[in-house]
Amino acid sequence: MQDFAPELLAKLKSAKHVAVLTGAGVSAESGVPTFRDAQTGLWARFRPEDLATPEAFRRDPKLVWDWYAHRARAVGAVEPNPGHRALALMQDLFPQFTLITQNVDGLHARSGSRAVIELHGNILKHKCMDCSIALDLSSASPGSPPPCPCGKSSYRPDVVWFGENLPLAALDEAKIAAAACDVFFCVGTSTVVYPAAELPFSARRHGAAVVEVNRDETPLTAEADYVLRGASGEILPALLDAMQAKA
Ligand code: BV8
Repeated sequence: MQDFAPELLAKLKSAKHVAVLTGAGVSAESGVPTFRDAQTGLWARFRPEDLATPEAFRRDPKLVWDWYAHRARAVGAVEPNPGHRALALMQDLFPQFTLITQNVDGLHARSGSRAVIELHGNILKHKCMDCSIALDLSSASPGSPPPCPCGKSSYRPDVVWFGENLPLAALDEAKIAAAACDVFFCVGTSTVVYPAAELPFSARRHGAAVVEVNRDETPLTAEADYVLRGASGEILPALLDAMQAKA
């Protein structure tokens, strides 16, 4: 079993508020390619960052719509992994627990996490480009984006594209949690996409103990108080066991 620093376990035992930021690495063990994994098949010739933009959607709405439909189907076909489930169990171990995700796959909610802050939206949701009315398409069907009944525009995936502002309420809630928490976990994210990537640094400035869980080094590694190097699907369940053994 993985050994954890006694002072980290002590901090978690006395923590009043724990906050967690997750990225695509948490879903990798469910079989969801990370955002910067090379794409495969039909999509191999596209870079995600080139498709996840309003310009790409304006230029070729069908291409971008089909890319999201492809990803939505892929996500619908996988299950949450032990890393997701460990985070869902952790939420009841502290007086206050805030789960913030950059992921758009909905797997945290499917694993039992409540009140998930989805900073970058959700690929299973769609909204009208103009009136923002939601379209209930559980998995987007290929083909051009359907027109909205408002008659003014068509639907788009309800995600935050590069160059678009994050949902203000979600970002404010995440910033408040980062500034107030005692321990901030940064799990499975390359920590390069802003403003989400600012959260662990803000937590550190406000006195939280910052724990990085990642297979690789990131720009946060040098600033983290604790670096748990490895797969989140192994580390998080092991940490949960260690915390409960200390309870
Ligand atoms: C904004 C939704 C204000 C869509 C995503 C120029 C013009 C405009 C903006 C900018 C600009 N320059 C910079 C910016 C800001 C820009 C940005 O940060 N760019 C970066 C690339 C430099 N940010 C924005 O545009 C944001 N908006 O700033 O608005 C504004 C407005 C106008 C003009 C200026 C500013 C919007 C950002 C949101 C973009 N949307 N997703 C979709 O998914 O299709 S972001 C996308 O990246 C995903 O959401 C993903 O979650 C996110 C971050 O990636 P990661 O989750 O970290 O995934 P990644 O693959 O990178 O890393 C995985 C990590 O896990 C790795 O470290 C790996 O080692 C690790 N790992 C792998 N397996 C495991 C593991 N770890 C543990 N266990 C494992 N098993």
